[in-house]
Amino acid sequence: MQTKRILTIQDISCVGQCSLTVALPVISACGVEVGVLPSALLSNHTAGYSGWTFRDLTDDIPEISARWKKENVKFDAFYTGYLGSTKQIDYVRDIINTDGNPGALKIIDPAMADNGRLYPGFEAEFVDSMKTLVAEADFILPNITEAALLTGTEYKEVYDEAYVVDVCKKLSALGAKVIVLTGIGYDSESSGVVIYEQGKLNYYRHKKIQGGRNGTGDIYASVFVGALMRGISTYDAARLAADFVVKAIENTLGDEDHWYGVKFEPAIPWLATTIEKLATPN
Ligand code: PXL
Repeated sequence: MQTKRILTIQDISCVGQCSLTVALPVISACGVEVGVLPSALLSNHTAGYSGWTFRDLTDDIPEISARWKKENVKFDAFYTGYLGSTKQIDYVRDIINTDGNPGALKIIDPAMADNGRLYPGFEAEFVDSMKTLVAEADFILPNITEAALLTGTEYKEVYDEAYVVDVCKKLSALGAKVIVLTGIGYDSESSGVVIYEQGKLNYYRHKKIQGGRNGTGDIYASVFVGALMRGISTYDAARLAADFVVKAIENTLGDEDHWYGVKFEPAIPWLATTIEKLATPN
């Protein structure tokens, strides 16, 4: 059996169920080998805790990358999430352009904002730099806040399909090939995922569960990447990822002590089984 190897570049938040602590178990459950390049080390994520430690790992990257080049380590795909600095984006661009096997996919989650605002510590300069990474991408997975910031579009909490199409067109103009916009809902009962490719828009609608939680974007992107690497179509990967996130949110409902993330772990067996059914043999 030939298996794929991906590299994911995002932070380690030691606790809080986001970034690498969700990407590793989820991508492994998809049957895909995953290497990591940690962008920063934080005591916990920055959404809801009263504070956090932050060690930027930007300066470790060139040496790690040089070692890999000596060892001829190559990847079948790159998946980037929360990055630690503007300078780091330049290093990441170099890695995704030089350390891939032929046809390696570049999947960029421009994890930097939510609910109309940049995460703490990010500035407009970071957004500009992220645009250069988006320009390289085969797939991008922004939420509506990130999409608005990347395209200089006014952020709206309530919007219609025309607004979403406009944002998708602008993201395409930046250079992104396929856009997977997460958390898109046109009414109070539903949410969904927009898949925009070559001027064509598809929408997967699913039930909305009140009370957005941190880390769901990272879980979503991890399932999506894992599924793509198993030969599953873009639409089916987008749908599977949404269904998994809904299960994780449902598992967490009613547990106020679990405010910092979602309980995705009980749904891992479902993911592993479902992905084997959908995967194309290689
Ligand atoms: O889930 C996105 C994310 C990742 N990493 C860190 C974060 C957040 C969201 O707030 O703070 C450190």
